Amino acid sequence: MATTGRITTATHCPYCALQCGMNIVVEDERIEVEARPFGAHQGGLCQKGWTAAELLRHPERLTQPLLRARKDGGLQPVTWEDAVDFIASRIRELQRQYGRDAIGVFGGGGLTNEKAYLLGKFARVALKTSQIDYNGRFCMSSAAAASIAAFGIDRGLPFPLADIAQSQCVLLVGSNLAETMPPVMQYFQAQRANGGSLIVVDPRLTPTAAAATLHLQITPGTDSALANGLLHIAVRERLIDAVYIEQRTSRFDAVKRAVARYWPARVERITGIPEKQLELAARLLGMSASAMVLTARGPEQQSKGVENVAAFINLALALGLCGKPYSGHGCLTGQGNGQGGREHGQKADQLPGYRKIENPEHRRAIAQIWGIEESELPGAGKPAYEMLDSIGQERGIRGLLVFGSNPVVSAPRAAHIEERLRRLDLLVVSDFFLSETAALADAVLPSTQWAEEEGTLTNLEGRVILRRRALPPAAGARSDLEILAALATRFGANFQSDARAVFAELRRASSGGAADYAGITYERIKKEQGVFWPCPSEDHPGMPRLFTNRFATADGRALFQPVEYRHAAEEPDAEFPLYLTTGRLAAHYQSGTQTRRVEKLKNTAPEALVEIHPATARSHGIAENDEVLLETRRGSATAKARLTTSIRIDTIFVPFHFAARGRANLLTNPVTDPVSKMPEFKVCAAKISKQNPGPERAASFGASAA
Ligand SMILES: Nc1nc2c(c(=O)[nH]1)N[C@H]1C(S)=C(S)[C@@H](COP(=O)(O)OP(=O)(O)OC[C@H]3O[C@@H](n4cnc5c(=O)[nH]c(N)nc54)[C@H](O)[C@@H]3O)O[C@H]1N2
Ligand SMILES: Nc1nc2c(c(=O)[nH]1)N[C@H]1C(S)=C(S)[C@@H](COP(=O)(O)OP(=O)(O)OC[C@H]3O[C@@H](n4cnc5c(=O)[nH]c(N)nc54)[C@H](O)[C@@H]3O)O[C@H]1N2
Ligand code: SF4
Ligand SMILES: [Mo]
Repeated sequence: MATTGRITTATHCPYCALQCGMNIVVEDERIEVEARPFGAHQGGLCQKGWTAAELLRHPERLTQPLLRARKDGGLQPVTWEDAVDFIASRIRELQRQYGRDAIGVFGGGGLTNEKAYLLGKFARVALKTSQIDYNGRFCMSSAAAASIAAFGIDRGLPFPLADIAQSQCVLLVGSNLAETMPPVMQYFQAQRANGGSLIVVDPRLTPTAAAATLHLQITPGTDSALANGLLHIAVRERLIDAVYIEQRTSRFDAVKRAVARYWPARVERITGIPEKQLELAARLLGMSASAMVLTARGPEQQSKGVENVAAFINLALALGLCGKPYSGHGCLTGQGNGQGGREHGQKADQLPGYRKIENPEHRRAIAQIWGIEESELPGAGKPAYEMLDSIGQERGIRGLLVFGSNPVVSAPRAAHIEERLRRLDLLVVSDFFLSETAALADAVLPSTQWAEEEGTLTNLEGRVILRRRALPPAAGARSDLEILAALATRFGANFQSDARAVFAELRRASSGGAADYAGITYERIKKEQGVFWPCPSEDHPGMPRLFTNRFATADGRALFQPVEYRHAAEEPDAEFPLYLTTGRLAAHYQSGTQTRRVEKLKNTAPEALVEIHPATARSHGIAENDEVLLETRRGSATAKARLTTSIRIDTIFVPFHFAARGRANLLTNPVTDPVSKMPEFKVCAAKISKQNPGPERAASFGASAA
């Protein structure tokens, strides 16, 4: 790399939705990371952010396109020209033979706004397929559906994160921020110092729960019963805000009737949370001058994720919180561009600007921007799991292009999905490493990494930020925008490949939509520490806080959604007696393609583990560090026992970051929420046993004994 002197570029972390400010410092061959204060964020990174730059020049980085000419052959390096030709001709063949919908596109919430926008346009305009969806379906779709139903809009947090510090009480449901977004804890520390209280709902005593005033150690899958129970107490103790309910909401009566049956003793039976704690939580929330209810993947990744979120929104609305200072309801978005990634059209049912693909007016607006007839625009495709599961089925997809996801590790019932992917006539993966999914591909396209390209992302607050290019791309790699533009040409479509030009088009396409970016420019973002959408014009300040006067519904009122608690799709029984829940470790990111390649992170968390309560472990004859066989109705996996009293006796926890036999998703239940199509990653029934050493290990034990 030919750089002279020391060049510092202000940018952001490549990983989660917090999008911490970061400086990349390039000096000769060295690339270093500095924490950079941004917005209200004092500056500070987690271990993943600190080590992110190590991957930029990692030896396993892909630098040449790879093709597998025969299904039983290996991947061979080829030129970009040959790779693009091969992919285009295979797609054409499959579409000719099986129809346009034979090709699917799978995106990711880590992609920039520009990439997410262009990917949606690529599917619909270049490939003319309806089959596009993305990994946000596994992440934020329940939160999105519940928020839209209640508030008419889905912006994860309708207020800046820094408001947490001023809030008198925060109810944090199924979120382990101390490990998933560690720098956020600065706001909770400030909140504590200001006399505020924090209530954490989690089946585990996580580091986040340990920092709380009150920990409600809930039985997995019972969140809606908890929310209804808290509202029941609030009604009984007259903690609800009758004036607010009257002036700003509709349909409270239906919810009031529904929660009447959730008296504390019954809720204690369902959730395992003692009545006294339920009452304390309701009073802390209801008697505080300001309060927030925040949900994350715990309640959302369930086959009733939408109902769970709706039930917590009901609670926040009944207490009169939404739109009030330092108060409200929010969902904590997860991926780097989890928010923007669900606004600009990589979701099956969606068009840019958070428009609906089934709405004729929305279709006309976008068709006009794209220079096509409305009738040429495909309709809604299948949601993520259904699309992947359709492979090899009648009218299922035959070819798949993946940008920014690793479903072999991250999709539920992973062995089944892996088997499906192997059956594809064409699998194309764009990635900078040979992920477990890329390893199955017929064509692998080496893409540039975050610090080598420019683009905007929308963080969990709805703040649009700009990642800047800090160094030249690794030799041989191309940006996803260039890849999409090159492929589009082969289908007679002419796409921009420069991020700024794509953003200019995205601004026009989003104009008038719910997520309106029309007034946002790269220059403004730099000057103003990001701009909050909606921002309809360049002289509009953007909106850090929503709902202060009205909700985004037709009549401006928020809509209560009555919810009845129902069981998880699969509850423990005699054969599979334990709850299995899954989630994250501080050291790894998602499917681990990136963080499993960082030495320091790998050493911190080298392999799959399972958290088990010591009493449960003892009754199964399992000791610390034993190899444990985990089994569910989907299959089996293995992990090292980690004994801890921080987990419920009836529950085990497995992080989903590991590959091969350590995949948590070999176990998970792919049943989805009927509305959001979000899989039930957080609850299923499992059994455990001490893994007997395999023949090889038994032999080596024998040898060492001899
Ligand atoms: N270190 C790290 N940070 C990340 C990520 C990562 O992979 N690694 N990923 C990013 C992304 S994409 C996301 S979506 C976020 C996710 O961030 P979080 O939502 O904080 O992460 P999870 O660990 O999936 O789940 C949170 C908690 O839900 C609890 N839980 C399990 N079952 C239930 C239940 O039935 N009810 C309730 N109330 N809680 C339950 C789990 O014990 C867990 O502690 O993190 C982001 N940040
Ligand atoms: N059991 C269980 N499973 C889960 C979850 C859980 O809690 N439990 N959580 C779910 C959630 S919330 C999420 S978000 C998903 C995430 O799971 P995945 O969708 O698999 O997400 P990542 O691991 O981030 O995959 C991103 C892949 O794309 C590559 N990549 C990153 N950025 C780019 C880019 O800009 N361009 C290209 N071309 N490639 C890029 C990375 O190297 C990596 O291989 O997992 C879901 N799966
Ligand atoms: S908290 Fe998220 S954005 Fe911040 S450094 Fe860690 S991974 Fe990066
Ligand atoms: Mo996520």
